[in-house]
Amino acid sequence: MTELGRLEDLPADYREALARQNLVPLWPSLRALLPPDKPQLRTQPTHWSYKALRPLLMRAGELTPMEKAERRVLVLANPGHSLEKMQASAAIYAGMQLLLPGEWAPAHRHTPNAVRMIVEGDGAYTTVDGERLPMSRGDLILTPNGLWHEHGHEGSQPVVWLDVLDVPIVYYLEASYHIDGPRQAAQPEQAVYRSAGIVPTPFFERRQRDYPMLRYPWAQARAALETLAAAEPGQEPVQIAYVNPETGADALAILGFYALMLRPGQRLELPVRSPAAVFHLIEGSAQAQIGPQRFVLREADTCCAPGFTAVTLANESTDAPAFLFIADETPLHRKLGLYERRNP
Ligand code: 1HN
Repeated sequence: MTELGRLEDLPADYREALARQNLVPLWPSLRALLPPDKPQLRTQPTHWSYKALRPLLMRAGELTPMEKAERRVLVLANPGHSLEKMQASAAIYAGMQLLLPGEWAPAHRHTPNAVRMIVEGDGAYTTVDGERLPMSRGDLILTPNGLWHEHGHEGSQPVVWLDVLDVPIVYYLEASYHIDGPRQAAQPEQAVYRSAGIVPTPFFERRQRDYPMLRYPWAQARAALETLAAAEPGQEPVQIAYVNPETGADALAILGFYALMLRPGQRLELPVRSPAAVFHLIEGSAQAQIGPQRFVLREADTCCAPGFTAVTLANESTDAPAFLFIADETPLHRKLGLYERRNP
């Protein structure tokens, strides 16, 4: 590969003349822009311990009332992107949100898509597009872009959930904004998409909604994983994707969401792929080897893996399964024609 000319090789008066005209020579930056063979990764393998962050989140509950926070969140920031950018990866934002009994997070809608993975506590609910969705541990709740959403809590203990949004990419595109709204008139949840392969079909046309299913209960996802594992007793990976039940497409357009079961004692080498991913342990205990870094995942721990990086997950237990929630950038990479899978 030829060595290209450097900026310092150019006379100062020429560089100044370029800058005055808002011009930049490409060749000194070409190799950084297009590195050989694989991208320069800013995203670092990073681990966030729930045990370590939980007291800090509870302290935020004491320090900052809801009126001063609107959403009380500690963001899982990847140091490779500098913390104030609040990115887990190039396209993924992740944060732990706390709602205390009686609190209310007011209605708004925005251009980024969001999901919530409930971590602990009972009695909270989120109202999305007028549907009141109860929040229980392990449930996945969608807040697709443009839909009104607000959170309430009628229980007696703190409720915590993991928010995952595509806000970094939407912000980068200069398309990120929100609109505040009045409290929604809420209807009970419409749990009509809970049987695989069966969709409601009122005469004479099926109702067309972009996001027919907004809550994916953990009990059902977990049961599906157990059924899959039983049907394939070897060491085949056991994973489900959260999809739109009408179309089979990814539940949201930009990030993909999955649940993975590690059988007792299972060690799983994931294929090396271009999208970055976030792993969150719902149940059990596991190890994650991400490039050179090894993390131990306890319940409610979260870690992040850059793309183009080898990831191996291992269940620490030899008698109980481990369950992980995964969010990744696959739908975005596929739509942009950037998706790659490489042999190790
Ligand atoms: C948001 O709207 C929520 O509605 C949580 O709970 C986290 C992070 C960035 C931008 C919007 C919520 C968010 C967010």
